[in-house]
Amino acid sequence: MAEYIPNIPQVKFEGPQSTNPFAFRHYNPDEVVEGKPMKDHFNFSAAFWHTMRMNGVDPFGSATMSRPWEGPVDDVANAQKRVKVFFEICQKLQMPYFCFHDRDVAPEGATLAETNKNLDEVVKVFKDEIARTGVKMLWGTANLFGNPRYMHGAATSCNADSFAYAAAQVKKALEVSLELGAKGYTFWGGREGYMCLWNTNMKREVDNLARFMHMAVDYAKEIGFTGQFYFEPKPKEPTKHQYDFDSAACINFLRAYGLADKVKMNIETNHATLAGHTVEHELEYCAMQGFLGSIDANAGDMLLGWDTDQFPTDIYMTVKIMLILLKYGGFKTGGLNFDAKVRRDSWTPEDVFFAHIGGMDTFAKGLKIAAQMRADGVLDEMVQKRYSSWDSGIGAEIEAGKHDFKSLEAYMLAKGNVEGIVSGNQELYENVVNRYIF
Ligand SMILES: [Mn+2]
Repeated sequence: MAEYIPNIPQVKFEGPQSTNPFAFRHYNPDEVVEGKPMKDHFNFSAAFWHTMRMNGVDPFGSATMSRPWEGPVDDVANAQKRVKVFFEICQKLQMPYFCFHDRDVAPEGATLAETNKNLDEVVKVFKDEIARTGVKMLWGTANLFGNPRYMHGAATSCNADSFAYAAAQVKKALEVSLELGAKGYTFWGGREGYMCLWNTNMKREVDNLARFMHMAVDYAKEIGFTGQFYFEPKPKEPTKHQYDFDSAACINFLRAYGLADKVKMNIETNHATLAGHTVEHELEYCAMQGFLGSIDANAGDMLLGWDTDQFPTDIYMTVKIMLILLKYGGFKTGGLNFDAKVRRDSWTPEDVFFAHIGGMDTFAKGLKIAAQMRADGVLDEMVQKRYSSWDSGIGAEIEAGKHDFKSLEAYMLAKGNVEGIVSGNQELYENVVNRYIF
């Protein structure tokens, strides 16, 4: 098998003392943590769109990246070659999974039929590469935002033909996901929102979004695709207000439209911060409601107000994420998909490796720290103590349903005032966490 990037070595675990930039210092795939190999805690996935496409284009300038495997024309043959390079990258990074949009991997043709044919030609290569390498598909999705036909959105468009085209596109994407053995399918809104409420029939748009998702779920059932559906929140960009604003809004939507038992959530860090939340808030909220599905691992920049999709290198963040994942029993079908791109000025193929190695190592170290904190029970004990007024006496009686407003008034009239308020000890909690980090 010819290598496309022979100058980049196979990345291996070398331990915390290693200074080799092409080695993992903490990600040791088979190391057992809390009873299972590290690799099964993460189900790491590479995103085709950021790893292989765009190449540094931003609103202020054109592509900057050196990608020596790219041919002069973006035709099917070039797209097929690109897939082979992608699998070489996944293999060299020990990446067990990947994700892609339909339009990332194959060029759009003049008609829908031609576009589907192009996709089929590239999917053949995916199928061969999956068989050859064992790298698997975490989830599939469709690009329902790039083409001008989706200028008003796809499922929420004011134009019924746009809805119909999007339906045909997702139908095909589900067929491809089935063919490639994907473990899931993600709905990402793209342009499902509005720029101006004056020209918008919100109820009609949101009703149609639900109609669209029901059609997808029904078609998946019809063709025997049993992968998990995910809904990914993002509050803004490119529209002013997207209907999938955050977990709370999405879960309400799923419940209101009878989709709660069919769709779970895919949470992205940078989308959480755009919504004014942290990723751990979003994950905890989903998990406590039974909607935790998958994670798009990345990070934003607190000084930039847009979706920068940077690689996650903040150890505090990965510790928080792993504490929540461990608490709720880990991924069932999902994984940590690196929905992240190298900076525009990090233009070499090597940078793609440094970025993924950094993200995987930061999560691996975060897992080890979180597991140690859980083994010692430090935060759990402190939190339990903070809520101990609910474990006996009046608290236990309230939670057992033995009280109402009248009986609580009688209790307080007899007692006179609140007693036993404990300190929040936030600084102590922060110090305890730091004890495990440094
Ligand atoms: Mn993003």
